[in-house]
Amino acid sequence: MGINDPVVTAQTPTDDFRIEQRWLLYTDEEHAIWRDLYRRQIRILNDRVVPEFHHGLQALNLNEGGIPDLERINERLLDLTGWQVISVPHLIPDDIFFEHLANRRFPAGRFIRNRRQMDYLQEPDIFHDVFGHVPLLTQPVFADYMEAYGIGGLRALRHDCLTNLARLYWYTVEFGLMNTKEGLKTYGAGIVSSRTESVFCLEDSSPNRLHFDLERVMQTDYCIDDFQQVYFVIDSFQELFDATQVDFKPIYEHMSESDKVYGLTDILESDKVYTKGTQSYAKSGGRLAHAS
Ligand code: HBI
Ligand code: FE
Repeated sequence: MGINDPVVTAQTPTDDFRIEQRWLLYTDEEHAIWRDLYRRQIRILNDRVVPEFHHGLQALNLNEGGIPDLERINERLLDLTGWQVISVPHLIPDDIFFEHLANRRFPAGRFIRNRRQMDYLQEPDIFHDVFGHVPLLTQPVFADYMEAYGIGGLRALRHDCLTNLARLYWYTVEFGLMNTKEGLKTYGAGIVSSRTESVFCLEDSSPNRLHFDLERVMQTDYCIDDFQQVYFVIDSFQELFDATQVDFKPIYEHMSESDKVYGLTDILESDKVYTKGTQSYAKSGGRLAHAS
């Protein structure tokens, strides 16, 4: 009986969508899929990802052994930054998602992708969530940022500014880059869990790479089902955390008045530009045109 068997998935989530991981129910094949994804990504990421990511993998004993038992992960993670990982059946409503983050609980999909989805899947599975997002939760400043993001999300819901805040999450937590002494590296979970985008985001001449600016990011549209056409770069996690410590109220008011949305390829006078991209990938049809 695998984790996705109807009798197991029938378990009704509580009102905050938490479900038991039931780690013993994962099949050998599901563990083998984790192992193959892990071995592939760790080879590609190497020094393309910030060192804090590798430190997090080691601190939590996340490895190629198979799908991690969240109880084991949480014993270490709670000690390090007070965060814990909980299992959820699928994407959960924004307000519940923010509520969990605001209480240092990271919601991770319980299922793992199948072999036809090794390069791409819509819903976040346990590999995207636990391999992609969890290692950086061991990093104190990033852990503080994720909690501040959850608190900000609950506030954004009250100001009907969720779209702006979702863009902030997208261009940092999911697809963020960082400027380091050895050049640009990635830290975004959507990138580190992707075989192809972990190379594209740093080495392809196609996308724009601009320095992070809170309001600029919150007013910039994004692609949900293809490589990003713009990536935003921070100098440190501290810079990201400090950006959340401003009073968002006037920012929300100003944004809802102006209702300005920047396009994926826009470059503004005020932008600090690392790369002015060719946009050749998007112009040549993107993922569908490059399907290998
Ligand atoms: N639910 N399980 C889960 N995982 C997510 O990453 C997630 C979610 N619900 C909402 C959501 N993300 C987005 O709205 C965030 O970008 C805010
Ligand atoms: Fe994610």
